[in-house]
Amino acid sequence: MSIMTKISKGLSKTREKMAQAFQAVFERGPSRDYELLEEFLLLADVGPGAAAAIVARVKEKNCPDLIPALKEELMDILNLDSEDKPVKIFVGINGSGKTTSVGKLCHRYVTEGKKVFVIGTDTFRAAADMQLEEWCRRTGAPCLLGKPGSDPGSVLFDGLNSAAARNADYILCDTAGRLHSNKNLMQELEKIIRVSERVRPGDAEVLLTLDAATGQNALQQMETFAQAVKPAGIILTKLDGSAKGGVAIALAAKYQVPIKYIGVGEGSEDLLPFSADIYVNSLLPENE
Ligand SMILES: Nc1nc2c(ncn2[C@@H]2O[C@H](COP(=O)(O)OP(=O)(O)OP(=O)(O)O)[C@@H](O)[C@H]2O)c(=O)[nH]1
Ligand SMILES: [Mg+2]
Repeated sequence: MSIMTKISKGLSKTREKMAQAFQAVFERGPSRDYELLEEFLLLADVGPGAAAAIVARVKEKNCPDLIPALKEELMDILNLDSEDKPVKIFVGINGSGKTTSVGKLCHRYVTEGKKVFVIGTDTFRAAADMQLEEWCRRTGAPCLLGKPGSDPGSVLFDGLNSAAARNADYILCDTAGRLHSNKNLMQELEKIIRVSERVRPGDAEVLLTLDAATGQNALQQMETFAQAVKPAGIILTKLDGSAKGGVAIALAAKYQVPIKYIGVGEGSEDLLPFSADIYVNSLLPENE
């Protein structure tokens, strides 16, 4: 299956919702109802700020064809520069898809012939080890998993050194799930990032995993994680089960943080590099 088909399939629920919206807008004929368009962007979880701004700009353009104008707007918002760093630290609230995304990305890199090293710093949850270990076993990637109850910062320190000794191209670090409202756990995360900066200055990027199904709550999570650890990228998971894929637009518009990967299923091949072009064309119809 091509990437385009996979993304399109993963976005089918969001697209259905959008399609209903557009049908309603276009049924009105030539007298375009921009207010209605805004309302429907809101329904697709694009968020109030972004929806209003998008509609204002589309209106300003006053193009005969609404769809290309709208696509251009969405593309402008979603097309953000993104850097690729060797150390990737996955953070996010409980169950957002961190461990699974580490496993899938590990699979992707290994398939591309890259040397990967995995570090498990979730020393909090008993089953965390087993889950990550299973992904590493499947992909054949070496890993260092922290013992239950041990200090995540020390595990990262040891892991980064082991990875360097093995000349790893990519080091994927899983962290324990934490609620953005839990101050102590957010401080623990800040410490993890400090350790990584000390061992590999400038080499790490924080990737925030967000479950697409949480819709607008993803913005709240982004807000709090951004205060503590400044994510360089977003991994938007579980798009396959959600009609709230429009939240990608809300996130990019508000924080200008690139979406790097999207999760469209639970299998090892179900993490896809984000492409603004494919995303927008999967969401919107070709023409009116
Ligand atoms: N359908 C679907 N399920 C996913 C996706 N990503 C993750 N999941 C599932 O979501 C559940 C939670 O994923 P985990 O990777 O364990 O989440 P986590 O963030 O590591 O969770 P904690 O370590 O408990 O904080 C698992 O059942 C995954 O299989 C996705 O893109 N699509
Ligand atoms: Mg986990």
